[in-house]
Amino acid sequence: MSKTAFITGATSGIGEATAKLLANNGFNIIICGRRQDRLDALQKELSKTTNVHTCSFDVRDKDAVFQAVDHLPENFKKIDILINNAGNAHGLDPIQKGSLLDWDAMLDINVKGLLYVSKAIIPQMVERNEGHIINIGSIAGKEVYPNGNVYCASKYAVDAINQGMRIDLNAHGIRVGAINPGLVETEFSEVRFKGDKKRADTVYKGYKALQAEDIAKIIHFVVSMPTHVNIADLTVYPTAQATAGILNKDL
Ligand code: NDP
Ligand code: 8X3
Repeated sequence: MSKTAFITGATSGIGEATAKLLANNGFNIIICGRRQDRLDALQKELSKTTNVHTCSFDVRDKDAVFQAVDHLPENFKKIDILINNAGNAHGLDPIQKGSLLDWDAMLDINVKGLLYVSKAIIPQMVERNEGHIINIGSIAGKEVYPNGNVYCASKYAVDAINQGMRIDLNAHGIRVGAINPGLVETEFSEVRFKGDKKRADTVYKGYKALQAEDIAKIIHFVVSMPTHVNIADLTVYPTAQATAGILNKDL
């Protein structure tokens, strides 16, 4: 029987590419995000290949998160794989100039939102003594870079939550692992720079950044391993980057 994957942040970037790849490899998918128009378009495209359900909610809204999970149609209720991907950076400022709104957004979405979605889905995995959770962290959760401060803090938190989940859920046979990408060319920088596309584009100029499809392939590889294999923590850079905040073109 096909496995069902619940993917947050599936309206663009890494989540969207993962939805497409998993759909094309026989997984049923539940695609989530706030932009219903994008979810509808993706559902239309991927329904030709597999079973697709859409859930539109803001991960910050805990009631909406629990409602979406509680009201899944019967054929989508059993979730085999949770991909905690929704998240973004908001701003890139020195700590003394950081915006409280940006800080709230990053901690509420990247950390608390991930926890709410996990809390809604983990009980059924515990009950069945099976399941697989993939947390999308970042190299920003391994190394702090200038002006990364609170975004890095949010991803360090994801790293800690990933480790905690793996330990606590181990007795239930649930696999938990993080994927920590370096620079991936998505809408990430457009969000970070509040729609300033010109500034966002410069982040990916002069070298070949990772593509969303590269991370999707890694996620597919991780979820396709036999159940006795748990890939706990995987860090991936574009070849042009060896550490956070530094590209070979700048050296
Ligand atoms: P995108 O901006 O392309 O995608 C972000 C996704 O998150 C969108 O689908 C968006 O959907 C969703 N999202 C954002 N805020 C919320 C919210 N409040 N509620 C529900 N969904 C939300 O960026 P990426 O694909 O690059 O980012 C995906 C993940 O990868 C993030 O966790 C990011 O931190 C991480 N990452 C990204 C890297 C990069 O360089 N791009 C590198 C390392 C990690 P919608 O707006 O429709 O709600
Ligand atoms: C996104 C990668 O280096 O912009 O998490 O923080 S970075």
